[in-house]
Amino acid sequence: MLKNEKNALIMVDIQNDFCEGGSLAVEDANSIIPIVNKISNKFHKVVATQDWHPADHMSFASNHKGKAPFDTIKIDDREETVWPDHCVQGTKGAMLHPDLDQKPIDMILKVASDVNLDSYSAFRENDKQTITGLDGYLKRLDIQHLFLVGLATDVCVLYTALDATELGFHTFLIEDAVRGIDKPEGRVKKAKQRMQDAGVRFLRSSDIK
Ligand code: VGL
Ligand code: ZN
Repeated sequence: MLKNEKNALIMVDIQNDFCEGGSLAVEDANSIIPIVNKISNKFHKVVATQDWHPADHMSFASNHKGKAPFDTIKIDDREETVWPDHCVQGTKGAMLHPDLDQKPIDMILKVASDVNLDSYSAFRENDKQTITGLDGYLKRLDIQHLFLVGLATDVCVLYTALDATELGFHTFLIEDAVRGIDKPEGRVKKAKQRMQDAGVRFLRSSDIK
């Protein structure tokens, strides 16, 4: 990868609550951190996202009577999963993992802070209308190639990748630098298929030179 190529790395939600010991820990999540650290200085721009919920957020099972984590609820016409409380604004769980090298990061984007709306994609909230501004940031910088790493493969990485291709970016998933929640089992496999069908290309961190 050449620094002068118009590429960007998007680090999706590498936060304490998605890592070992966190409230929504993704299996084996910590093992991506040294991989991300090894490649993150090879890109023209680096964006890190942070899931950033108010404590009364609608995506928490605890805010829905009778619901348990990983149940679904109906929002408008959408079925959405409810989760354990996670990434509450200002808490340790919401911080980027301390082992993640933050020096190469150019911009940190906090998402999903509207109490009534979740946001799996870094580009667009789940209503598919409310934008985050990331598309404008990247396009004004003339970025054309996006490389994705982070958590979780079957949630925020998936929806970020799908929106990225739809918005016209050449999109690459760095397969050894993502991990998924996979609850119910099979979601990661399905997510990878959806990404592939959308034109996302898969590569490995060792391909980033
Ligand atoms: C995520 C579930 C809930 C993610 C965020 O970052 O993939 N998953 N909120
Ligand atoms: Zn969340």
